[in-house]
Amino acid sequence: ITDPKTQRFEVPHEHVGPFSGPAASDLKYKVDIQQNPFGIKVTRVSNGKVLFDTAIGPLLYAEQFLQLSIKLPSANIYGVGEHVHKRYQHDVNWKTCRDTAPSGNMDNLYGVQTFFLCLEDNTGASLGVFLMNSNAMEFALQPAPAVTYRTIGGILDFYIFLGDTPEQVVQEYVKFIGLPALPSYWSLGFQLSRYDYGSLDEVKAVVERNRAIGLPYDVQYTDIDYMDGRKDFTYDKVKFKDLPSFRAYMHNYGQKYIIILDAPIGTEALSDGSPYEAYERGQSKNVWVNESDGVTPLVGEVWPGRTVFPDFTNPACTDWWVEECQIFYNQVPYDGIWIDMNEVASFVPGSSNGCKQNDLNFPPFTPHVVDRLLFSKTLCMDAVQKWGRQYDVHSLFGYSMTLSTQRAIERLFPGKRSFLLSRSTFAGSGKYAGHWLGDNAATWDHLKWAIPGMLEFGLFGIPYVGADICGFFEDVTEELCRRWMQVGAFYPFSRNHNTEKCAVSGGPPPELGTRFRRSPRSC
Ligand code: MIG
Repeated sequence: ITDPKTQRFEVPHEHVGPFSGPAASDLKYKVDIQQNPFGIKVTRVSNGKVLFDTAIGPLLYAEQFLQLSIKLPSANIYGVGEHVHKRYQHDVNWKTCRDTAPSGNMDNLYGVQTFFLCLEDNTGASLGVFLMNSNAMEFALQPAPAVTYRTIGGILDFYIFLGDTPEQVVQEYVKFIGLPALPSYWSLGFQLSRYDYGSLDEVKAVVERNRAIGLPYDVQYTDIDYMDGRKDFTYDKVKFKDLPSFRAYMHNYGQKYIIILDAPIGTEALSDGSPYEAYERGQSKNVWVNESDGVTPLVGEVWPGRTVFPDFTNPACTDWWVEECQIFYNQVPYDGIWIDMNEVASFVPGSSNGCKQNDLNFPPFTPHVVDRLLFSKTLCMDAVQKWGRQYDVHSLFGYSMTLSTQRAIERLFPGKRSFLLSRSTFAGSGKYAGHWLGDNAATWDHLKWAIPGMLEFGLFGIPYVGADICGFFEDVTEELCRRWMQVGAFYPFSRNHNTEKCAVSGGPPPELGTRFRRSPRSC
């Protein structure tokens, strides 16, 4: 459903474009449009069951508010994210889903997935519904049973999939948005990581300890502490002095090495005062997200200091990024890339200069997002990227970074399967990347909640998924960690990862500000 008079934003998706080709024949469904009240009705031909009926509520279509409700044949509804869902099957009793660290309170998390699956009856007949829309939105479940999509931009671009089984529906959806990447064999093995090992000597001590006990263990990571001042494409020449030979050291034992890269790019010099060349080169090529004037790079704050944000929707930016991945690889070889902070995250709301008072930053209706502020922890909504305004493209940041990083992977490992893991996702991310469920905590609840989380990412076409085994925040007990290692062996992406030694419970890391408490322990 588009506006015939005005051009509105449409997601520039890699696969899904205007339909062309012959219409299908021998349809399993029929579509009726009714007037007064307006409604679209989709009926399954074989049993006459109405599967999708929008006459349950009015269609609202304003500049910054679009709403459509759909009556469904059953309350067996699964999917839509990314949130912590305590159960796989949704509760239809007036619950909302919204697009921070997973806490169990239904906050919107790292990615946006608008697909849901509905089991029609006990024969297995099922349908799937996908809304191709990247604007801030709410999704409400009602006892009718019905669902409401409420979005503040773009168009209502709905796709409906019918199947004889739930699996068939998911297969159709995943074919449509891009079949998942075939993981490299080694990336199905157990992986070990932590934020803040302190030094490469410490990493090696961990590796040696686990080799010595014969732990089946294929992959070792280094997190942002390998970097110089947490800047991408640099490494700490003191604490991680031997990083250039670390991959060879892993390979000698048949193991692999993965690095993290953050989306934000620092703007300041390196710790020894030398220029931060990756930033300088990007700056000279104008590859950053700009402020509303379209020419001034938007400045935020992430790790100590000012940062800019690569506009991965700009082909020149992708070229710069691929080149930087190659230059760094030539110094510090690695086997795969983990991309983080690509929601995109910033520690100041909007920008270092705040955000202007306008209808993009403060729309007439703000969905129930974290802090009830669209630019909380991210960029101003009037910031400009090649694909459009942040207001429209915000939820595509991780997706576009995935596409750009895939290009680097193809260049570094031609003809080989490698490894790409992304925190933020959109429909289609699974074609190139896996996903982990983010900064969970070492509690029994999180162990349990990860199961619906992983099943959902299967529906979303990202089957290579896992949760941080033993929990990211908080100290884990031996009992919980043992149990988590046991269930984690069945995660498609099976990685034990945890936060800084000095971090304490519950909240975001210290860089995220006042909500975080420093450990009283000496760090
Ligand atoms: O604000 O790179 O979710 O896995 O260890 C913290 C440090 C940034 C967040 C990721 C987490 C990672 C951490 N990162």
